[in-house]
Amino acid sequence: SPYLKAEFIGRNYLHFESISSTNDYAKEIAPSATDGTAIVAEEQTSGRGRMGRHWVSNKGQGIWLSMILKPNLSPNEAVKLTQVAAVAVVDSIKEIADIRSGIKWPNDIVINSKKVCGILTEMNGEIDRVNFIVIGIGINVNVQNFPEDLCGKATSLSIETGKILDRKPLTASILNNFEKYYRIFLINGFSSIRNLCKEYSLTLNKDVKVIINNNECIGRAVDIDDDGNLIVVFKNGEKKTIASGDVSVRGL
Ligand code: BT5
Repeated sequence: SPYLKAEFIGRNYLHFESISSTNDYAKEIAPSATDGTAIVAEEQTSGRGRMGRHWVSNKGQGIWLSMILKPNLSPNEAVKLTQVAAVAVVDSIKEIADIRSGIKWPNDIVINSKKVCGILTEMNGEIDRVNFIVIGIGINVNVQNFPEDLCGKATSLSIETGKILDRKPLTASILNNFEKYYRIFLINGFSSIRNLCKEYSLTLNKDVKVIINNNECIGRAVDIDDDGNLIVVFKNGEKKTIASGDVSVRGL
């Protein structure tokens, strides 16, 4: 692709007409794949979200992409790559579709309160060091109609801009921007992209519903810390650091 400027992300590029899930395939080949390998499919027959949820990935309508990474990182550090990828996607959507999107902490990209992209980071390895990481990115590019259960909750770049977009420059832009932020993250840690995460965040200064030990608690998201955790202040004044899990922003 003439658009690809990245030096190692996407240099090994595998393209499929149809696949079960690019993340599943990436995990299968990861042990022998080169660092930065990208897998893209026109269609996924079993696209996945977090916790085994289904991800709608119809033919030719989106970017269904996985990247294989082999850094020297602990799993605790590796989970932060979801937010590194999110910042890259927001920049790429602005660059190519000229539209502003934001991050619903930690893994959704949203436009006009509707989800346009989801990110799924998976890994394999030991407690102190990962063998590999797979970052899956699903972006609704030219989707015109969503299944009933997603109506009002999901959107696409074509719905938001009124234009059909070429997926190639957008895919390349994501690989380019991800490589840029990934390098910064590897050298300087999450704190070096924290400010961008906060700037792009749609969760900060909003009420959020957090599920702690099966209990729904409502509090206000006040900060994203140097480790990428969400800081939430509850009604009783208690402050909690939320590392991951299912935080849903009230009203979304
Ligand atoms: C995610 O999960 O948002 C992560 C999605 C990752 C998809 C990529 S595509 C390439 C790679 N290969 C895969 O198999 N997966 C990755 P989560 O936060 O759990 O959100 C899942 C929820 O989003 C579902 O339960 C639906 O409510 C909703 N959803 C499903 N498909 C959608 C779509 N195309 N657009 C917007 N929302 C969708």
